[in-house]
Amino acid sequence: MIILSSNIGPEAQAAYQKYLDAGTIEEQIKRLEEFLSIVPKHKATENIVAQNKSKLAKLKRQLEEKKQKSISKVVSPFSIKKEGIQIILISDYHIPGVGKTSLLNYLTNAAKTKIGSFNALPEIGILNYEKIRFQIVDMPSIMRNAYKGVGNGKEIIAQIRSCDLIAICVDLSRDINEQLDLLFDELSNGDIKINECPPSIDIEKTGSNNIQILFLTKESKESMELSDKIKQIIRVNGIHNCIVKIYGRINLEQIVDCLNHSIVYRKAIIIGTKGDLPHTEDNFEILKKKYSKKFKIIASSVVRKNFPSDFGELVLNLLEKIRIYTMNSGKVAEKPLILNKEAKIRDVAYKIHRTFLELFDFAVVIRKNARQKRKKVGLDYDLEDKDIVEIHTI
Ligand SMILES: Nc1nc2c(ncn2[C@@H]2O[C@H](COP(=O)(O)OP(=O)(O)OP(=O)(O)O)[C@@H](O)[C@H]2O)c(=O)[nH]1
Ligand SMILES: [Mg+2]
Repeated sequence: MIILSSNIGPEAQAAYQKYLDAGTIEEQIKRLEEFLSIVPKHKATENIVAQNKSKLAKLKRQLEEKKQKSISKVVSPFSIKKEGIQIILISDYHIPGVGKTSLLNYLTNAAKTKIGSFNALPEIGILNYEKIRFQIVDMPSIMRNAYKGVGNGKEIIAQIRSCDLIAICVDLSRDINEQLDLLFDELSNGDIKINECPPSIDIEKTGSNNIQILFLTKESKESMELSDKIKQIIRVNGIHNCIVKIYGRINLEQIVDCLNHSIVYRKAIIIGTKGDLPHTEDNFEILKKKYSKKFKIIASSVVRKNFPSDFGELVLNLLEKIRIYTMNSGKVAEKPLILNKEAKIRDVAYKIHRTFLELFDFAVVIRKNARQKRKKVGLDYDLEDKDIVEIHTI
């Protein structure tokens, strides 16, 4: 037995021994708490008490860390690792059965749950289009107040927030508005803005100088009369010193959005399902009339095998992506690199390997429809869809 101190008495000494013999962190905490509750507290034991209190606090921290680790080890079934371009199919849950699983199966052949039976967990399939992988995710239907957690809504919304494209599925044989109202509400409450551009505003916090607003373009000057209201909103958010740079015509709601760091901006399309059923043309027309300005709208029917054959092309266009085919010793890669529309040669070099950027000498671009089909270019050359690129290093 380790004698802690002759001042603490045999009872506390025994309790301390029990702590020393304890195996798990939980048991050590329990034993140490018992020891601290019975150890006599006076000048001679002051140091022992303080040290053991500190030990107890450390053990509690360790236990908390252990708990956190085990929580993060449990991977949510709603969290889906992105593979290629991720497209999430969503629909409302007034009446389940909009046709997402049917669509997933039609596009990828991957549905595991029975079509017609509600799937409570996401299902995934891969659609290959010209060697590009589109990951199609069939999400469980979204319920009213999903953003508050109803029907695993928080997990579902968390995943939607990080996808590349939201495919809003609506059953053309049902009331369109009822379905879309619910989905738009839940996405909006989940701080997801669809088919909107982030406001052209930058707010940079500073150490002093109050709130300065700079209207940096001609259009932005039209919003100058909002200056005082903008400042008020910013102050309400606890920011008292900052520079606000405004690049376009803006409204106050955009200032509010700009201060809400939880907002994400995502692209979305609408897919009308069951287009083979009677009277669905009427609903499709309503859908187009109301939403075609904001959304690309597709009518589909798995029964009639009716779905755009150029869906992949449509998605790349919508996401403003281009395909770049790399060439090595005259051999063109089958699988393209997928880059943003504004990509330059330096982005290709970087994507292949960082060292390509460091050792870059020049690149050859082959553009089939151009007057000069083969061109020697530098790092800042702007690329176009389907360019073939060969990078030469020093
Ligand atoms: N007529 C017709 N029926 C369809 C079509 N697509 C799906 N269905 C039917 O609609 C019902 C529901 O289809 P599912 O694919 O299971 O719908 P879901 O969206 O996955 O439904 P939940 O998982 O419950 O949210 C099934 O009976 C399908 O056969 C279609 O294009 N035309
Ligand atoms: Mg389903």
